[in-house]
Amino acid sequence: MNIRNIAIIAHVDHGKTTLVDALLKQSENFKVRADAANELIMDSNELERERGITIFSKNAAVKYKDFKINIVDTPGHADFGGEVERIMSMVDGILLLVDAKEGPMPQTKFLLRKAIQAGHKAIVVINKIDKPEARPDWALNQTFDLFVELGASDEQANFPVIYASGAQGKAGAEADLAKMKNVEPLFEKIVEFIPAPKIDASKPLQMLTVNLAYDNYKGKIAIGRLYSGVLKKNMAVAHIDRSGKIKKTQITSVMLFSGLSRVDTGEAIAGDIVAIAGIPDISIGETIADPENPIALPTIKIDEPTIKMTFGVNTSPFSGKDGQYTTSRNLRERLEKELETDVALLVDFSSGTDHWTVSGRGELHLAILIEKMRREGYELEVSKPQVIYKARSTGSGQEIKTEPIELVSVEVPEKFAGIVIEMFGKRMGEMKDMRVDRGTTFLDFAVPTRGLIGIRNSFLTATKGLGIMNSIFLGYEEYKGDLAVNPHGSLIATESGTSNSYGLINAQSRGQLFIAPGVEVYEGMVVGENAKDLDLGVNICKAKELTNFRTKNFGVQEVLEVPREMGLEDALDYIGNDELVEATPKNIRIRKMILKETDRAKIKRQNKEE
Ligand SMILES: Nc1nc2c(ncn2[C@@H]2O[C@H](COP(=O)(O)OP(=O)(O)OP(=O)(O)O)[C@@H](O)[C@H]2O)c(=O)[nH]1
Ligand SMILES: [Mg+2]
Repeated sequence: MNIRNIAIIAHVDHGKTTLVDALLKQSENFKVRADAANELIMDSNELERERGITIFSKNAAVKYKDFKINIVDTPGHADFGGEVERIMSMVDGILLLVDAKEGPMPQTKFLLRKAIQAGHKAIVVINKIDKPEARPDWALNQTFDLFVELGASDEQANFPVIYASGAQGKAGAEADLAKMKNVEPLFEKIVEFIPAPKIDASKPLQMLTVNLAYDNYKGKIAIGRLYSGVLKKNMAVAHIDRSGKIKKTQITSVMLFSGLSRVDTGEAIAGDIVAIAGIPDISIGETIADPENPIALPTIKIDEPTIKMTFGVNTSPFSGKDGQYTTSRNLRERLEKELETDVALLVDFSSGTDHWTVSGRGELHLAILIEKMRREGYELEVSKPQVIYKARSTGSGQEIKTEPIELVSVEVPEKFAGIVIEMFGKRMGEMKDMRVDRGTTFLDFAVPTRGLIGIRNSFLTATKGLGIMNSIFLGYEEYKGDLAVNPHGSLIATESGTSNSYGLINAQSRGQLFIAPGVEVYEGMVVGENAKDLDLGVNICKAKELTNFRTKNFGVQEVLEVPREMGLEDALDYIGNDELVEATPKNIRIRKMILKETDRAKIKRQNKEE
């Protein structure tokens, strides 16, 4: 069998996509577009390119000598860890990438555990050895310790090692760049070490769906491993869903991977990774089987969401100015379409007529959906992300409230360690580990997810932009009690109009502004953060000649400071429970849920009376 199926896994940014790109570019029969020489061809999505991260796992296939190597590039960000876990059932081995400077990181551990549990053999690639601070021997030792800690079998812990610089397209058995020419040593190792797919020729047709895609012509595409049998175009098959129900149906197209593309082949044989079309209601973890002898493969677990927010029709006074799709029907249809291919997403359409609860695996997961929608021409408003609590029975008939907990790993210059410890302490973070290495402090905390919402900006400010923070989901634990939420006060526009320098200069003495002069604003729109934790109305449209009183800065030439740019995620991090983010194709605005100051005051009074 001349097929090898591998997944490449690593902590975020350790260089997976760059290495897969190098493998593609150096494989036979692969032509790179001339203009693609300097960009990552695997991170093909627009959002991926902008952010420099992989969001969707992707299949590629390369030819090396007589072998076809199917490679699955996976996302390293923790929100998509569940997806990587599913990919394990598609492959026979993994490339575990470890940054030669950083060594194994939390997501390395999380994913390696899944790979070990799946029984896979791993090739360890100590990557980025070109970095001046690279310490390949140390990184390798740490990786070996991790295998042992995770209970790898002797066979698994006896892994081969390849050193590489994916960026330079080089790999070798020794950590010496000068001796490396290309990535061929890695190809050799894959072919030699990763087992060929095991196939039982006596078994009937069985394919497990691991990934979904959508094609404008073919409709829904199911991607997965063909464990046994043969698939042919227009063939009658059985579709066994997650509940075990069997339906007879027909596939309209059979595709295999070649380079970066899916190619219609009309036929596929067992052992390969295939894509099929023709079954609109297929989902992840479901089996395509022989209609005469339908046997389901074990289904795959799908992680439940931990974060929710409401998505709704844009109700701002500027609604419809930027977007093409603004009605509740538009939004609903778009969300329904997303649900077709994203199994980690949940939408509760019974939660309203034009505002619905949308749940996902993390803030990034949901932020990316919002970002995709606004780029496609949608307008929407969303609320502050909140964690999803769950009830767990204690066994003695009682139920306790549980909440999601994350493991946060922090890396900061030593002098900021104190402030970071204090910061997580306030958020009920429990310190799990602390190490100091060459002037950098590494800290691990178990923190309620609730305490992490909105932390990003304060963390960057507290560490002067030098801190790095990563988190992975640990699980649900008993509710830790009320958290003193970090209150903030907003500077709120009291009038609709266009912001001008004079008005903004007056407002900036109160706090930090989010907008520059010449921006259209409406009453109730948040235009800055008050230095005090109270909301404050400001008139930033006020022109100088209209005033006849003296400000305290009268006569002093004041300079307008550069506003704090609020991108989508900054805005989601910032907003409080009584605020919304308005996302349109051209603008991200923050607003009070209730726009009129008099209405907000009324509600406040009512709340007090109750
Ligand atoms: N010095 C050095 N930098 C590298 C190397 N490979 C990748 N990088 C850089 O590391 C960063 C991350 O690279 P990616 O290939 O996107 O990493 P990834 O593991 O795919 O990241 P995610 O998909 O987001 O998890 C980029 O800035 C790359 O330019 C390498 O061999 N040496
Ligand atoms: Mg990547």
